[in-house]
Amino acid sequence: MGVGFRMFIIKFGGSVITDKKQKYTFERSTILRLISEIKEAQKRTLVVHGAGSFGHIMAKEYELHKGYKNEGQIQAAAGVQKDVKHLNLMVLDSFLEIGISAVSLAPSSFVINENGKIKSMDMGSFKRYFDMGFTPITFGDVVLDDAISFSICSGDQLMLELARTFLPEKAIFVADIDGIFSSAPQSDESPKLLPTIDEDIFLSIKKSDSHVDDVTGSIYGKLEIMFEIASLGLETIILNGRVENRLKEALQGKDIVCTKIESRH
Ligand code: IP8
Repeated sequence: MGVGFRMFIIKFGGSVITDKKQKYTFERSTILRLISEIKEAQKRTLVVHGAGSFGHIMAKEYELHKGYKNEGQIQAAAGVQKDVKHLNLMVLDSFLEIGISAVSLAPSSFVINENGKIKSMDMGSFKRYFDMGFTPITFGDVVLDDAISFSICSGDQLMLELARTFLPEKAIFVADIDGIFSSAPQSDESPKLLPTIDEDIFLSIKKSDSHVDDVTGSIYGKLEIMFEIASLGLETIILNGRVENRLKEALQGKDIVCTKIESRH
């Protein structure tokens, strides 16, 4: 692999770096703080970010996750690709401003999907840039799809592929909540944060909630991917990026408020 030591892979969820309900709202101060925490922790990372309001709103409107159905989608797909690149450029700028030499790798040029799942992904550039000391950054995108012409490549799927290749010390999902709750925080008066979640607990929560939020699935779809990462024997956590120092302390190996994903496989 060429990577001499283990690094961390981090996903900044779209709900942390944008306001998901309002188009094109970049949470600049939050991302700058999170990047400063990476810098202070002095750890090497590979970073993925979600699309938030730069991708999901239009992707949902034009059903881009379902692949090619009509010509009107072509302009929408081009528009979403442009919008997520725009978001990525702002994330990249933030890294450079904090003093981390990030390079951006757009999935539209190195990922091929099949029925909305990654079929192939060229890891060569990630390895080479990382080995030279850069911090590669990638993001949820619209990509070519061998079965349905084009589809969405989610940041979570990118995390899984990166985890398989780089076997990081930890896979960290930075969200806007403390972790996974015993029931959805909005619908329960006293939801409890689960310090750990295994497949059994996951299935019981999933059964009692049918909420689906965006084109890449509900939190449950994301959790399934997290379980896949955990099943590689990798520490996988979801933490609240809106709370100062949680990310830094997770990188430093401290005990923090979060949910740890535990797979028995
Ligand atoms: O925000 C979705 O990626 P995610 C990408 O990581 C698009 O689920 C283009 C909606």
